[in-house]
Amino acid sequence: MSEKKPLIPGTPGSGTPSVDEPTEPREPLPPKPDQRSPALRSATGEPVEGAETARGQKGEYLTTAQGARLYDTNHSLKAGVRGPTLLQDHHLREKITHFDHERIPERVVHARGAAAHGVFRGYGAAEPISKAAFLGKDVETPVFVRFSTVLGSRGSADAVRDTRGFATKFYTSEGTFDLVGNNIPVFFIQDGIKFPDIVHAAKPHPDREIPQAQSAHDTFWDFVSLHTEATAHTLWNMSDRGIPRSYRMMEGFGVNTFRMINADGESTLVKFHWKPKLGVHSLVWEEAQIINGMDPDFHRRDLADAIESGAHPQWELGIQAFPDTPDQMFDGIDLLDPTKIVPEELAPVQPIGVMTLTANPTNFFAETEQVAFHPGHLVPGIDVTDDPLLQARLFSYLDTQISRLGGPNFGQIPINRPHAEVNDMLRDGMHQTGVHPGVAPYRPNSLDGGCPFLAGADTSAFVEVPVPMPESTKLRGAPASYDDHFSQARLFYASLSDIERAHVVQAYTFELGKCYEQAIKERSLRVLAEIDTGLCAEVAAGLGLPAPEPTVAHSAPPIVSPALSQVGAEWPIDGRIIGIVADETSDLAEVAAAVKSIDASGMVPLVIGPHGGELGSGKEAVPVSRTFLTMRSVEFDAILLAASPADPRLLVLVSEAFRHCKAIGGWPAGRDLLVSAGISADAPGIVVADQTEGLLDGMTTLMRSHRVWERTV
Ligand code: HDE
Repeated sequence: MSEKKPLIPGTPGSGTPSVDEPTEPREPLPPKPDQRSPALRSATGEPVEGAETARGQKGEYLTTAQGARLYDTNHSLKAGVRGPTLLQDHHLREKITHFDHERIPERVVHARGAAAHGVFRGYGAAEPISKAAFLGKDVETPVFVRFSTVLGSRGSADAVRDTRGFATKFYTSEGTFDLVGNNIPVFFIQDGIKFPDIVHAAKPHPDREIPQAQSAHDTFWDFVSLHTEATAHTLWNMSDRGIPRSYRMMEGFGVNTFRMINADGESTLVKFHWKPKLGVHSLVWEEAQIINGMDPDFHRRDLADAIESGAHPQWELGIQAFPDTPDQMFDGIDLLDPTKIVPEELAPVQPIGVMTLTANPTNFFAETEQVAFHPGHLVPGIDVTDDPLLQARLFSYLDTQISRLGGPNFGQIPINRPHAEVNDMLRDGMHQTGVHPGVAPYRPNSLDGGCPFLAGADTSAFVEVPVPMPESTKLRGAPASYDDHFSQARLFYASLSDIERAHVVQAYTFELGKCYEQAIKERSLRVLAEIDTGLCAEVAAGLGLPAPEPTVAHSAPPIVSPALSQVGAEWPIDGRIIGIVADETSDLAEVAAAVKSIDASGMVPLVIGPHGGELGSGKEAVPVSRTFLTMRSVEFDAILLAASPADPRLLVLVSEAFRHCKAIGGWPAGRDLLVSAGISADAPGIVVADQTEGLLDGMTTLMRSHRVWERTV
């Protein structure tokens, strides 16, 4: 390769490139095969010919933002090599000014997230109740999904105890539909006017700004103990749902009740559910805490790695459908109260389509950060209800984008551009990228030929359901049914298995144990007494406080919904990670065979060795993925032992994996490590075998149940 001459020879600093820097022009690196960018579309929604991706730059030479080529970007313009910097250095000022403004305000809630592109395929099953085109049989619609935590700021850790956001943008042929849901089906408040209160209480304390991304502090428990409509959501947070194993293993819920409208204009009330094909699974609390130190990006990495490796996560979209009766109740449950669910046993979830996430974003900021969701982005066939939480959301999401994305034209950002044609009469504003022809952005007009025309109901227009409004008086208030704050918390707790209940007890005891104010702990126990006296007694014992009695005796046994429990079945194990401890003494042929077989079964084998590089040499060499220094138990779903090196970090590995109820297996060479860690080969969930095939079969069977729960019960 011939070395390129400095553009202006002899200019100080224009000089010789560093040894590693390429000296010949070349194309920028293309996106990796697992990455996709939003399709480049004009401001009107039309695909732009020949542009696969919305690339930010072009050409071989470094330029200013105005396209002027630059010969030096490493030295500011100075009066002499040791002299002062000159104000006229436009490149310096442009570079630094742009850098100073690289950050935009983070989302006030759901600031930390990770996202992926994918496709939704309708089953056609919703057609009798919704005319939405994208729900039609085998209709494929591009989607962009963003998962998030709620409380933490953008740089906080992933595995905190919190609700997770699950927001999906469907780029449908009839306009964009956003399903902005959570992984918990109930919400803290019944009326949106209280959203600032719950968020102020849950965010870090305003004086010291701690704790970050946690609900384990006084202001949160102060609010939820005084404001008992939050009881059901708080209980869900304290359950295993608050610490998901992976975004790929979470359910999603629309939370609010929506309406579906069919071609005849008939309305049905619906609740949306996303069901993960991999099942619903969680971390255990100690594991989550270690993860937050070892790998704060745990969920983000898991999602991106899975997609990159071809393990494309899938969810079925389902609906619970209810007659749109005047009282909008179902079996005594108020459908407009977002603190309530309807158990699946009373109204089954009917699958209406499947979503597959197939590609990672190319650029985090352009896509994951700038995507703007809004529950008011609806398409013909889907409409809102009068749920007062949803009504406030309809205002909030548009408003927030204006400050977050700097103006009203955020819909023109590539990730937000609809794939349907856009012909609005919105004009001008900050960051306008459209060049609108014509002179008549108003209606009626005659100068632009009368365009744009209005669609009739028969031409796919969004038509509001003419719902009769009850005769009423203007007031601030809520219906009597909203006073029931405990029945759904009782239902949820009663539906959990023993191990899940034990986790709930531990979570409340941990969180309340972090509160300083005695009065808040005592008040929180009074709330727990209304849910379950056993739960209250156990948490009280953990806090060293007396357990209060419930104010109302729990007479009738609460309804039980087995669908709410996460344990007791078997699930696919695609993408699960197995750590294999090995060293030079291991039977490397067996280790290599295990790696191959695990990989072939859709899981990820990671060999853990004493050093990087390879174990063994020649044809038998086994590449090492983690060393004893870089690994920690939390990144593996299961551990295989092919050696027993005397290293204390391996004792921590094995004992943590055991305590976190993970499958542990080994060839006889790994037995000594088990013994040193004080683990009996007869303990539940331990497989020791000579034959690799039998060993892996045993491990696979254990992993299908997610954890070896017998170890803790
Ligand atoms: Fe949100 N919510 N929310 N929310 N929400 C936002 O919008 C708000 C609620 C949810 O990945 C914000 O663009 C109010 C329920 C998700 O970009 C903001 C109320 C549910 C996301 C906002 C609610 C959600 C948000 C912050 C009560 C579950 C992240 C940034 C009336 C069904 C979307 C933004 C993403 C984001 C307001 C209640 C889910 C401020 C006022 C209930 C998943 O507009």
